[in-house]
Amino acid sequence: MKKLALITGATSGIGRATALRLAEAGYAIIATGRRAERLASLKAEIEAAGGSCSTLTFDVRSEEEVRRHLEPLERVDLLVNNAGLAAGLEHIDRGDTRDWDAMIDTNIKGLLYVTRVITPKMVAAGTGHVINLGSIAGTEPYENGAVYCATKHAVHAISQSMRADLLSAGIKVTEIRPGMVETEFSEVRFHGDRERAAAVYEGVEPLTGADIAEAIAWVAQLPTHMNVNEMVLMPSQQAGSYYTYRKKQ
Ligand code: NDP
Ligand code: 8X3
Repeated sequence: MKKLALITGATSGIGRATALRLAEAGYAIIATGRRAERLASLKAEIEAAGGSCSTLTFDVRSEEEVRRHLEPLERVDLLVNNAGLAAGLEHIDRGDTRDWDAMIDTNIKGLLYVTRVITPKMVAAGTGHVINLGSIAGTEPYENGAVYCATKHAVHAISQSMRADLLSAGIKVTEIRPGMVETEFSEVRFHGDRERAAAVYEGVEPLTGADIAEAIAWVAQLPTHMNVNEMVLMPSQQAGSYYTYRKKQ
């Protein structure tokens, strides 16, 4: 029987790449996100390559939607809590509280709602693995990023507590903490301003969604007795939130 991997935020970037990579590794994929047409094209791509994929379209910010879509699942072997966003890049006195709500509701509360439904199934099965997408922002707060960094600090804390909570049930918890990955992340952060988003990666060869997916696939397929608690990944031109070496174009 194929192992089942549930991936939130599989319509783009790291989540989409992870769905493709795990399908290639033999997992049956349950891909989720809000954009149904993107999920349909991911499903078609996985199935064309001989894999198996089902899709669930919902917003992780709604506890009711999360419960309605995920409670019926009988089994989940691997949960990748990936759905998330940064909205805005602004000093605290000028931040938009709607952006703050979106980040807190998605990155913290959404991750918790999904986890609350899926982990009891893992506990009942006596096995499972939860992989949370944190960030270097989860330990290195930076100027203009108070709320995004706070949400990723929360993911960092939640991941550590979850690991302890689920230890005796035989469930692994891993936090993947990337630096700069070129996805739709910056375009979303800048509310669709593509020029500003492109400038983030100027003079740098950033990581790709596929790079992170490779790490996730490796972590997910380790022997039962071995867990990666956390993994920090950056482009080789980055050394932290404040240290990026940009080559002159
Ligand atoms: P993308 O913007 O490319 O992808 C984000 C995904 O999250 C999309 O599939 C989107 O799907 C989903 N999503 C966002 N909001 C919701 C919601 N309310 N309900 C359901 N799904 C939602 O960004 P990345 O792939 O880069 O981001 C993935 C994760 O990686 C995030 O948690 C991010 O914080 C983290 N990360 C990213 C880094 C980077 O530099 N790119 C670095 C470190 C961490 P849809 O819009 O269809 O709902
Ligand atoms: C995304 C990376 O540096 O923009 O989590 O916070 S950063």
